[in-house]
Amino acid sequence: MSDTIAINDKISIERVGDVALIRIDNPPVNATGQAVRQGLQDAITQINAEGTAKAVAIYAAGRTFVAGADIREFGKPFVPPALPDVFNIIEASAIPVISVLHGTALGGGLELGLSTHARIGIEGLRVGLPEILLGLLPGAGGTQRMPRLTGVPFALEMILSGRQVPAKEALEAGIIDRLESGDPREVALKAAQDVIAGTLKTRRTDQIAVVPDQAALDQTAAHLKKTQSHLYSPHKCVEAVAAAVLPMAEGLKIERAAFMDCMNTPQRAGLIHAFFGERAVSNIPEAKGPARDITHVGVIGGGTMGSGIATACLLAGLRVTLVEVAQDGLDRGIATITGNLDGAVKRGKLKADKRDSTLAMLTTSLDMGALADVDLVIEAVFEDMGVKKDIFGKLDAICKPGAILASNTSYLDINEIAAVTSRPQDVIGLHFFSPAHVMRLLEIVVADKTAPDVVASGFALAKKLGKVGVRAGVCDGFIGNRILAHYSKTASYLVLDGATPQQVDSALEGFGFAMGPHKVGDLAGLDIGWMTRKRKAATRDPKERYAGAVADRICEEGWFGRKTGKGYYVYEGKDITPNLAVDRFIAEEREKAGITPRPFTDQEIVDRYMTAMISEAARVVEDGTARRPLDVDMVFLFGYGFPRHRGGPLHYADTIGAAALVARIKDYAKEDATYWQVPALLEKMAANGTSFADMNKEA
Ligand code: 3H9
Repeated sequence: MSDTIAINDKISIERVGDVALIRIDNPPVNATGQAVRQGLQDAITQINAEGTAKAVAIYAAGRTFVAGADIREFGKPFVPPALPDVFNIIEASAIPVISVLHGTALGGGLELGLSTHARIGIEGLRVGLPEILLGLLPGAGGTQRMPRLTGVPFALEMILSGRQVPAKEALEAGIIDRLESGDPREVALKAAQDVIAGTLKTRRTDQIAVVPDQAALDQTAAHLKKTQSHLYSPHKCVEAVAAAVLPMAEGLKIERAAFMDCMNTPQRAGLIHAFFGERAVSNIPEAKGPARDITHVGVIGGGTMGSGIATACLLAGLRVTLVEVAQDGLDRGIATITGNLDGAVKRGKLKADKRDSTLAMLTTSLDMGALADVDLVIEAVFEDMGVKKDIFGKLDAICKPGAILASNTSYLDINEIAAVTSRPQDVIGLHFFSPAHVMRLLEIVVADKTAPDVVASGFALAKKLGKVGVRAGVCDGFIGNRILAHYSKTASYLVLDGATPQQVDSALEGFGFAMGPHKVGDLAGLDIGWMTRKRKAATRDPKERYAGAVADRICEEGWFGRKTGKGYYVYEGKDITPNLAVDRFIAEEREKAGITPRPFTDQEIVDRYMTAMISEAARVVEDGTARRPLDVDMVFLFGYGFPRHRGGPLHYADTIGAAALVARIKDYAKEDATYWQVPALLEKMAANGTSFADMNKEA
């Protein structure tokens, strides 16, 4: 006999004999929003007040156990009860309470489990404390209860990495007590009956003593100081775990204070913007329509880019036909793809026993005729409009009707390419970022005549490849490279006006970029920018200050960066030192231009660089090249190494405010009114007191 009562619309209690089953039902991921917290507290209190049940089991409906606190509530006025208090009530329950975890038990969800007296995992379970990825720490007992169960080193590693631990490892580490298969309700009922029968032991986590490990804490703290000094929450995590040696109530107080400190940082806001932005960016009507089937992809070009794209497709289980014009190109392509797959095995992205069968999905040809049956062709040859037009003309004649014809161009006009075919509705830009099998960004460039199902197919492909697809309009450089082309000039102006390349790099690394712009230039190859400057020389605005003077001098020496051993820096083995000859070029170019160098603070370097980036980003949103400010943010987070904890250039812009940005640009414009112009959108936002976040909400 069983009867069920609803505590509220998220929590219910079902009685089966001596067992009380508490069911959490809060789709999509059973996050612990206010109603779940209140319902759990009321359910446990009620069951204990009645005193008839001999065991309680908590389980969740749907595809996963609880995925954590409801992130959407963060930053809004708090409504009690607080999660740690609810978990303390569960832990203190006189009637034993167990939990059954399935899917992903993350953050507050796993902490709920830790507060119960035994945990059963269902096959396929993954557990984790990913709060660090949101700029937080486990704030509902995780930093106190996890070390009690697993020991300090394991708990530290789990909390600081935020990784999802598979079920078997969770069992071995002592996080779960049993691993079973079956339906969560059935497993919960059986396990609760085992508790009553004495065949499943229960214990309160707060009664377990922590094995002190000061050495692990000190080592971790020292390592973080060296590697993550710009981040806030990792250091707070260590502080909270260190408190686990104290009595539970005291440790929880320290954890709570540290959690609230993290909650109030801009880093938390930036990381949560990144979390939701990643999901919202492809949540647009164009991405949701019917898509064309893609199982076989043709890639034209076996260079770094084409091979990377082919690798990404193979890793996603697609068949690939690679076409090159000459055998040596094809051989190089095959070697690169093979190397990429071996790298994927090493990084754990591909199972070793799947390597050969994955490679077997690749066919190659020197004849474009081999592309007659593919569902999608991605052209990845060098950036020359004439060559691209020739290829697309041929594809038009070769490919089956309905095949999607895509170009991986990073700046050329997709409309012009589409116009040489008799099927412009099938033509789209799919702009990958190098290395294409690693970088997560895919700009989906929609031309005037691209059909809706071709756009939807672009988004479906991004999802299949595990990439973040962002819609972009046609213009020189689309979203990312267009903005880059503008703000990268600032780095050169700063150097001409008095900063050193090393100072510019270190100031921006201090802001959070993994590498400053001069190091990035050396890595990417300075010849790329040199070629672009030469290509654009004839059409350059004569009023605009020339930014390439120093870089041109470096390239004229045959120094193209890392690949030639010299660029802004000299590369000898692992040693990287400033290239002293560059100082001479800078001095000579300053003299030629009549510039008296002046000092810059690191803050001014960051301000100018970021203001230039934000200016062009605002124009890209204003003219519709990007649908929303968050689209620009995701392009920069996933394609340009923008520091994730800053949320993206336009999230960061909101932390400065439109009015302050306009004032800054007007101030800079006193020296150079051509480069520093106030974007109309920013001017309007400053006048209305609105933000980019407001635009994201409206879109
Ligand atoms: C925490 O717990 C703090 C505590 O320690 C202390 C508190 C005092 N809240 O990713 P998906 C939404 S911090 C609200 O596409 P999947 C998501 O936005 C939290 N909403 O599915 C999406 O909405 P939409 C620690 C959430 O199957 C929908 O659910 N926990 C939350 O690919 C589906 O999500 C985490 O950081 C949430 N917590 O992946 C876990 N989670 O459909 C974060 C998801 O409107 N979550 N949504 O776009 C995840 O990692 C993944 O969502 C998960 C499912 C693996 C669970």
